[in-house]
Amino acid sequence: MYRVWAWRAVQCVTCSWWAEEGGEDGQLQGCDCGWARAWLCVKGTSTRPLSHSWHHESRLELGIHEHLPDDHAHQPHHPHLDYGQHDAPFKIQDGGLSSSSSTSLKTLKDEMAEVTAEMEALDTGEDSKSNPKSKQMSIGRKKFNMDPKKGIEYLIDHGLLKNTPEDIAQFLHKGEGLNKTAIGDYLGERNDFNQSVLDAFVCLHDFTDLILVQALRQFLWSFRLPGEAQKIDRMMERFAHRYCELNPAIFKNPDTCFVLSFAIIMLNTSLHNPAVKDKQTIEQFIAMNRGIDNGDDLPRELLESLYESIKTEPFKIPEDDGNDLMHTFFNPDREGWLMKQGGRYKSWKRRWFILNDNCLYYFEYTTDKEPRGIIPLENIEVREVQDRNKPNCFELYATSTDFIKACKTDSEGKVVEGKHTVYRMSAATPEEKEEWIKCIRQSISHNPFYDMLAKRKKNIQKNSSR
Ligand code: 4IP
Repeated sequence: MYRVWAWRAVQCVTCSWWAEEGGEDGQLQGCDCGWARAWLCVKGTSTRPLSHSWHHESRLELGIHEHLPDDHAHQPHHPHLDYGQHDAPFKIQDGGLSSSSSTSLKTLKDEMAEVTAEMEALDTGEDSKSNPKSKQMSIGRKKFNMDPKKGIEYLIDHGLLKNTPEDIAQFLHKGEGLNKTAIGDYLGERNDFNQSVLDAFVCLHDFTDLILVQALRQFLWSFRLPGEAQKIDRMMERFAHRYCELNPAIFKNPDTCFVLSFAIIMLNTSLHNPAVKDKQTIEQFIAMNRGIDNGDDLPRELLESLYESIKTEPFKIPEDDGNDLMHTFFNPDREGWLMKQGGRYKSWKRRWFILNDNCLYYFEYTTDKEPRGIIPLENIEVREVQDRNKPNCFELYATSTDFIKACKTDSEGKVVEGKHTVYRMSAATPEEKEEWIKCIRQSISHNPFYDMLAKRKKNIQKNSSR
């Protein structure tokens, strides 16, 4: 739906006639040349006379809204101009530029990128006529930020970038005027060319003699990690190789570097995310990384220095909204009350369940710090079942063993193995049952982070047994 924009000042671009104050309906009196071929609509509250430069700026900002009299059929059609009715020449859609129905959103976005770039060029005093390259570079950057692939194409087409991974990597590494999310998206693309750019990009980082945290700080500041696990996996793998290449004496294998890098990222979340109540201690951090160097422990001093570095200074993540990893690791996939049946004794207990990180935890109270039980969602399945005594039941069952691998706290507070062949649960409603089944199923079969780290840990084990 179009609405007529309230205008404050308007100018005919043919005769320079201008008028202040419009109205909600945008009615205009005629201009001096009597024809009013084109109107310039100026948004805002200023009533200063329209000087030439203001005219120009405003044109860039708002576009020209043509008012076509009877002979409008003879006017060339410009897709970005709004051909309005005589009595309502200023049609703007939802406060933005209107377009003919054939104009795609994409074209508008491109147009906006160009216009913004032009405006920036004006602001910085760059003369686009005498310096077309700098204008094109600016347009290319804007385009890149909106659509990285298109931006790169534009820069190549205009001779500002060579179509080589090295040249593009340089451009991204320099990063001037580029949005770090867009850089991350481009580097994360799966195709061979983008992967070569990623390789070249990583090679532009010099991590020589940096401790791992410093290297990670540098790397993770140069772009924003995308949210998708496979992309993160690829990028962190390249990082680990580069780090080990430049610092060959520290780890026995790049997978050690990879696993430790993740442990550091998680430590950062644990120590600095206010939502995480139990902060990882140094001993926990050390214990967590036991045996990761081809079966050997890393030097305690190394782990201590990494811990201290993160504790004193959290990672700076580009754009401040870079909380993907925090969400991935610490936001539960699902939580809520369920009734759970005992293992040997089939009594039903109401427990608070949290599904997270491929594990199902249950607590007596929502505020408990320690779970009563933990069920890793490995080699198990979930199915719907009927129970004579409880409604909306489902159960976890093992696919390759008799008992489900799990642990729980016994009545004396000791951690013992669970004794369940199945874990049967009852939800309050059929919908909740469905949701739990769905979420548990997803957690069992698709936790890319789990697979990713498991693969690396397996490599380490393989190497250590050689
Ligand atoms: C208990 O029954 C509870 O149901 C326990 O649940 C359950 O342990 C016990 O299973 C079961 O015997 P009583 O309280 O009537 O003795 P919770 O720990 O949630 O209190 P699980 O393993 O389900 O946690 P077994 O297998 O220990 O008998």
